[in-house]
Amino acid sequence: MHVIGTAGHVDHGKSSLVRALTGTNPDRWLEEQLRGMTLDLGFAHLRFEDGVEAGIVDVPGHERFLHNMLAGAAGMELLLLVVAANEGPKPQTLEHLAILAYLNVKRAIVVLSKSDTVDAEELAFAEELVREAVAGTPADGAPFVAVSSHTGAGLDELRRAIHAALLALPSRAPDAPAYLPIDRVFALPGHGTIVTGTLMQGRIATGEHLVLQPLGREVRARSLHVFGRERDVVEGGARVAVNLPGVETGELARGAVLASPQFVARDSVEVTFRPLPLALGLLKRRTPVRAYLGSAEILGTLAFERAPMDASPVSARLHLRTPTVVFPGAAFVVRRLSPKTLLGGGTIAALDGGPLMASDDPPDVAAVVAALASAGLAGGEAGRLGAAANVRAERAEEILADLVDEGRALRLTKPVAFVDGVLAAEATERVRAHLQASESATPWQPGVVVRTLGRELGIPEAALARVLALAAEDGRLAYRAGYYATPEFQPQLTADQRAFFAARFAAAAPPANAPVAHDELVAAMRACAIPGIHVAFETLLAGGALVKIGDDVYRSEQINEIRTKLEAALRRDKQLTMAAFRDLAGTSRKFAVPLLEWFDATGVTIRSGDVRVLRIIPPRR
Ligand SMILES: Nc1nc2c(ncn2[C@@H]2O[C@H](COP(=O)(O)OP(=O)(O)O)[C@@H](O)[C@H]2O)c(=O)[nH]1
Ligand SMILES: [Mg+2]
Repeated sequence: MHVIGTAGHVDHGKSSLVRALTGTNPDRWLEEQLRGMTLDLGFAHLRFEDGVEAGIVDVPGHERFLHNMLAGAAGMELLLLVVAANEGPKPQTLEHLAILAYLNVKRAIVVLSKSDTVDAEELAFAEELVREAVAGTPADGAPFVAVSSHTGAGLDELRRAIHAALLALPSRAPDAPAYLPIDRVFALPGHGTIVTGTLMQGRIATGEHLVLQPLGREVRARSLHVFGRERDVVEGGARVAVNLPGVETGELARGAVLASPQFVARDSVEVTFRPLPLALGLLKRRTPVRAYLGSAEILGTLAFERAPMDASPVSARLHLRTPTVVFPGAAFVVRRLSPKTLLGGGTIAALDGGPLMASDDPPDVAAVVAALASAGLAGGEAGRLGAAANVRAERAEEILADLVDEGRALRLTKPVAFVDGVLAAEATERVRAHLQASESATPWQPGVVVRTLGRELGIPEAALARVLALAAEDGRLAYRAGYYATPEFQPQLTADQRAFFAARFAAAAPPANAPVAHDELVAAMRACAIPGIHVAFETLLAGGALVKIGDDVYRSEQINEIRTKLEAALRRDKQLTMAAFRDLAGTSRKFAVPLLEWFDATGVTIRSGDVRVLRIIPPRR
């Protein structure tokens, strides 16, 4: 389904035309009917015999109500530009065209209205004036149809032109996340709050959970109606009425958005802006604006690197006083605060600033790939990446799963996130190169901790840690005792370093199980002036050759021997007291207590009252 919109000067016959086409008077308010003037948006349903249908949004033509026109203009795809044949183009004819040039109009039909008031010559003259006026606008090259809503002349021809144009319109991204700018809020007795709007993209199903933005309020779409008929599912382009239980009409107003949960409200967005040539002189480096996004009018500031000098598209940042949700590619216009002169418009850039890359991928895959790239090494979770790519969360999950299968993305766990495969591979390669260099410079090192790697390579530690953990899992890097190393690397102590430790631990061998006090060892290392001795000590600890228990350091042989004896004794006697352990280990109580606590901590023994028992390891399933 698609949305047709009217545009044109006040009193040129827009509302009469909509009524003639659909039988519905789009002037909904009593006041409008009494004054004979459209103040707010009107809605009607156009149906053809073959089932083709569309919603019509009828806009006010008076410039005082331009903000209402703007609230309805974002959803229009087929434009009916109405120009009274007896008057020709007027200021709002041109103003509406200037605005619509920035929005989503894909096709246009020019309606020369009130054809009953002019003769053939006047009609031809009016047509000529309009052709000149629409040059370079969305109505340039559009078919012209002369119509009288009073006599019905030309209405059939107009219907045929509309039918053909509707069939030619592209579908509206049904796989994108749902985005429905709300243009009406009212209460229906017995049903509660109803909101209406044009579903700009995506689809909504009955019962679906959505979020009202910028309130951030979760809601359920209890029922969906399209022009009075109940639907289970509606797709992009439809005029929809949604029943939202549990919401008060007072909480909501035109300008709110009913959207898929993956959207995040933001108060600042990157945009591509096209200045209106006439407004160039009004654009400063920071220009206060009224921004029209979806059905909302939001005050804000348009900020440029430097004030634009010509009308070509330029990157800018739109800061908003009230946060709202937007999707990449969404169109907007901005006006001056006062007077409300049109300044220009444009589109929301990719949400995280990443360029969309050219590729053979279908557009939604390419968009997710681009979102992944701009998420950097930290990556992102599927919903966030989908929002940045303007792809529904479920579809984003699918695409990401495929990318993981193809090796183009990596799946991080705890919490789950996806990271660009190329970025991760690059980071891993840089780490490998760094490790190789440092391993050959100081071969006695145990490896490098991730914090040092992050600092040296200028990569945030948290993101790097997650990516390197994956590299360690698939064997591209080794990870031991907190240190990363290349898989081939074996630390090598220098002769001096080895001699130092051999001398220090000469006495600490079975059966004399006395350890070396850690403090003394550190003091000796400080005093010895052997290069790299502290790092070498770390290597011996990380590799398990030395074991620090409490305040003391043991050789691994000592610990292994004590452990063998301990396990044998426990198997035989089922339990062991501290005194028995002390004798068994051939040590004193001073060392026995921390030793046994260490065996508890490393899962060998379990303390049970005053005795230790062997930890029973459950059989593997
Ligand atoms: N003679 C004639 N008058 C028309 C025609 N269409 C609209 N009008 C009159 O023009 C005035 C404005 O029409 P309306 O539809 O409200 O214009 P809008 O402001 O563009 O919506 C009303 O008095 C209508 O009766 C037409 O086809 N022929
Ligand atoms: Mg009207």
